[in-house]
Amino acid sequence: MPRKERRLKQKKKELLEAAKGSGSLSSWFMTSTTDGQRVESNRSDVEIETEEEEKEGNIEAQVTKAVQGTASQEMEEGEKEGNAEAQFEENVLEACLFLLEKGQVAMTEWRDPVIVSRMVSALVNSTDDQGVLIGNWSDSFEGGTSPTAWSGSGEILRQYYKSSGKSVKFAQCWVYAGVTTSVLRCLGIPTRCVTNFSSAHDTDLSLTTDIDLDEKLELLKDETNDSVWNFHVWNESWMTRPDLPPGNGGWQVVDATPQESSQGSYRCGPTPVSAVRNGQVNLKFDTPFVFAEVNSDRIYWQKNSDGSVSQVHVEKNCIGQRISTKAVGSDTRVDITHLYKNPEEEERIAVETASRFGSKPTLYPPPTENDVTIEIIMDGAGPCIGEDAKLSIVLTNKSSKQRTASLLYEVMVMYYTGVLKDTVKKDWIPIDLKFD
Ligand SMILES: [Ca+2]
Ligand SMILES: [Ca+2]
Repeated sequence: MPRKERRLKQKKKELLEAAKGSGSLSSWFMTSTTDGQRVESNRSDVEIETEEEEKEGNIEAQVTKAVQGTASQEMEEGEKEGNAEAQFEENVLEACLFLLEKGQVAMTEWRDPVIVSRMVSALVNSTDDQGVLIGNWSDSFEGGTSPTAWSGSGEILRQYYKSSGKSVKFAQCWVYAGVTTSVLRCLGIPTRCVTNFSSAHDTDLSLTTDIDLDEKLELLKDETNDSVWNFHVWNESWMTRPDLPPGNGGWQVVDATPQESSQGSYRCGPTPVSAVRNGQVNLKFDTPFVFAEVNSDRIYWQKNSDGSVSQVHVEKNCIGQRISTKAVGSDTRVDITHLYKNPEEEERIAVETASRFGSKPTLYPPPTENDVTIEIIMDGAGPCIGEDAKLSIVLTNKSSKQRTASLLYEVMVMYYTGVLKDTVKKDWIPIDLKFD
């Protein structure tokens, strides 16, 4: 047996024995994660102690839960029982070690949660590398299991391991996130599932969610590549970031759903949540992408026939709502939006800081005055299957003059991934708006 293989076998044996003794490999990465607290030296002991418990809880927890639905709907309606936590189940540790080997990460780097979590975010999806799960966002799940039907990560990891690495069918974001939670917890890295409502997908690194309209304000479907998902589920893992300036240790976004490739393969993170909050999108990894998911402005662009482009409308607060995780020790939803976004004024500074690193750096401040506001109000909890949806569009003139406006509206059917299907109703109404 070659020397490398012998060393690998020995290491696996040690790890499996360690796991049998402690129930998990939580001590494996503990040295590096505990150091993470020291980096954040400006915080109180109480805060550190609470986080210490939270971190421990996010290794040992038996159950994980991903919240789904829409930002405006009651959580109980949209919630889905997540994967029963699998890190202690039979063959799951073996499957995780199999993944580490498959990722071809040098054994000396197995102690580095930055490298391991980045590798796991690539290997949990099948794209590029025949990783654990094949994504399927269609209506047909023939030949596999529907993403909504799984009840645990253990079943998925065992199937993958026992077939020597045949990708398992099928996943969407919450399945990828559930399996990532199990794998990283099993390897001793504190990890939790996080749901972001109205989650943007910025395809051109502009750090804005862009909607392209023609001269008549009709949607240019072929040119509008950015989209907004009703919800998206990713992970956060706790670790130090000795590779970054102080203050960026702690929770890091790790996302295994294949959306955009990063340095040549479909993976995302670890991205410091603190860097996202401050708009420091120059800090690695994939901070511009995560920033746009939670904090991009939605900008409507009008493309004129002479080639000029102008901003017609900007929505500053629609992307990134009710960012949620499950409490340690109970099923309560914990709102962690404040970890991703500063209070209003500082948040604007973060958005403008981030945009300077984007592909449209001269975007701010927006050129036009905005004294007519538009608000869309849904009746009750929003649309329900089989019932009429009622909504009002309220225009308010905040200027001191009468304004003439054209209201163009279009109601469309949309998948939760932001993909548009059909137009339900569309109209263009001229309106005179008096001032108060
Ligand atoms: Ca992959
Ligand atoms: Ca964009």
